[in-house]
Amino acid sequence: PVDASNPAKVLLSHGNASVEIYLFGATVTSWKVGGVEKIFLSKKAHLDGSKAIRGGIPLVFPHFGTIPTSTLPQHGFARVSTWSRLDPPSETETATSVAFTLSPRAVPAALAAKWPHAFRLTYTVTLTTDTLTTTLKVENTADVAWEFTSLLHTYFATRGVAHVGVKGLEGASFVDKVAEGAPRAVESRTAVIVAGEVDRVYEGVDDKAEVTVTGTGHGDVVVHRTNLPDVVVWNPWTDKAKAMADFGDDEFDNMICVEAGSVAKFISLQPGETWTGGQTLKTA
Ligand code: TA6
Repeated sequence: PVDASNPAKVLLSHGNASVEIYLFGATVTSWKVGGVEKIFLSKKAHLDGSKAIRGGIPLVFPHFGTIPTSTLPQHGFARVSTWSRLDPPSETETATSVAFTLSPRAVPAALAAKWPHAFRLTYTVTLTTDTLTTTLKVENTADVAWEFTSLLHTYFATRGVAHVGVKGLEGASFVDKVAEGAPRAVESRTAVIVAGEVDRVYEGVDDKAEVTVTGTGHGDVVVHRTNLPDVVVWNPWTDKAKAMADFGDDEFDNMICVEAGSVAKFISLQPGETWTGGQTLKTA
């Protein structure tokens, strides 16, 4: 079933699974399977549209981080714009699904002015008893080409981040954004662990490689990616946690971000062209 009685958010349920999505940012803020929450949402998250939601699955578009050619804030405007729900939701025996759309007129004017391109985004959230699929379609509705990067900034809930291992990245080349000079290296470990601040962009990880988040205390989750070749692993650790006003000082222990994206290279879209990328999270 789909519950849209609250104007700020949509609740889908399917069997013993549920997902909650805020129209602000089209941000997934909860995914529960059998009553177990898989997704981290900060106790200090702003849910009133005054700030990007700290936790859940914020959507990064039209660029990841900050870039020299844009004055947009970090991670772009999709996560701070109020999306519209597309009717009707779809409900079948096997899945419940809802879609959202964003075009420039719903982007805060000051931000839209900084990225003056015509586009349409469609974000589809599909729930089954053991999976959550989130797919972003980007359409160039302008008469000139433009380029973008995008990412699903998924925050997984953890009970003690020291126990977590992110598997499936062995052999991948990464940029270490924490180390001086952001050096590049190749991952040699079977599992990426967190024992301090981690902010790494693993580039060009084969789509067929499953990335598995283990040891969270909330059940393992396998991340299947489509057209999202890059994987970011982030944990702010103690000092950065303290520096974020919308994040509890101890909450670094309760989360790990494993983010599927296409961020290492810009994607160029010609007029009328579309690009689609997404992930399926599956309980293991
Ligand atoms: O994806 C990792 C990252 O880009 C980090 O560098 C860290 O800043 C994080 O995202 C959170 O960014 P935010 O703008 O939400 O504070």
